[in-house]
Amino acid sequence: MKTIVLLRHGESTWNRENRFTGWTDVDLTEKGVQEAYYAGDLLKDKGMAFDQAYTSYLKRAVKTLNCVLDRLDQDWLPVAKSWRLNEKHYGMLQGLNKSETAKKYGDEQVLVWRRSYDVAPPPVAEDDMNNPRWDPRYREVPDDELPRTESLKSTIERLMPYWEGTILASLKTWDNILVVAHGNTLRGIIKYLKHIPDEKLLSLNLPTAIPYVFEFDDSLNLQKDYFLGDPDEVRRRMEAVASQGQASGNTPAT
Ligand code: DG2
Repeated sequence: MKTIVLLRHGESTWNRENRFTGWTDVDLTEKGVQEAYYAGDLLKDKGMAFDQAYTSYLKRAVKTLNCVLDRLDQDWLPVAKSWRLNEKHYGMLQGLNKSETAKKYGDEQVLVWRRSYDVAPPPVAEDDMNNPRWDPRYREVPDDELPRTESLKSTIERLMPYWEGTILASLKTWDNILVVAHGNTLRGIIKYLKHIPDEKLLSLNLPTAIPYVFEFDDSLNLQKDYFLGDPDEVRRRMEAVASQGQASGNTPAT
């Protein structure tokens, strides 16, 4: 049997403040760190150990991975990072509170920006310091591949070469792989693994720091998938993510 575990990072400071984050490199909150260690405990209780890990260029994912590897006593594990695992770029919405944005533009428009398949938010301007062209970590990425905003569709398009060519390909060599990334890049991977049609993706909301296990036979056919941990807690956290973009949803923590 072969296994891929998908893990969304623990709560970030902007998750707590209910702000669109995207490519903004915000840190974990203390709660997020504890969530990440708890994810490591769940994997340890399950007796899991990994052969290779993958994560994004964003510290909320990198630090979550480090906490998990600490719990598994696998700090030595080879880790590959790629900008292709970064969160969907939220364009001009980055930094705005989701609930306040819904009050201004309406719940429906915010739902379209968050969960439609092929509608992207307005892009960041070329001279905006949030434009990834100014960030040295992306210096090796051709400018025409660096997003100024993204829909889920364009996020999946830039993710897939890395998913198929590197992550999935490495499952031929290794048995157990860990991918620590973000709500929307993981939704893209789950869409691929479970053949979810575009319109059904709308209702898929990933909770922070709950390991999602995918088991494959030796021919890499998916056999089963399941979340670790208490199912009620998983459901509660999914519903909390779904309600973040409503006018009546979370307001900023102070
Ligand atoms: C969240 C996802 O990304 O937000 O960019 O705001 O997983 O990195 O915290 P993450 C963001 P939604 O698409 O759920 O609004």
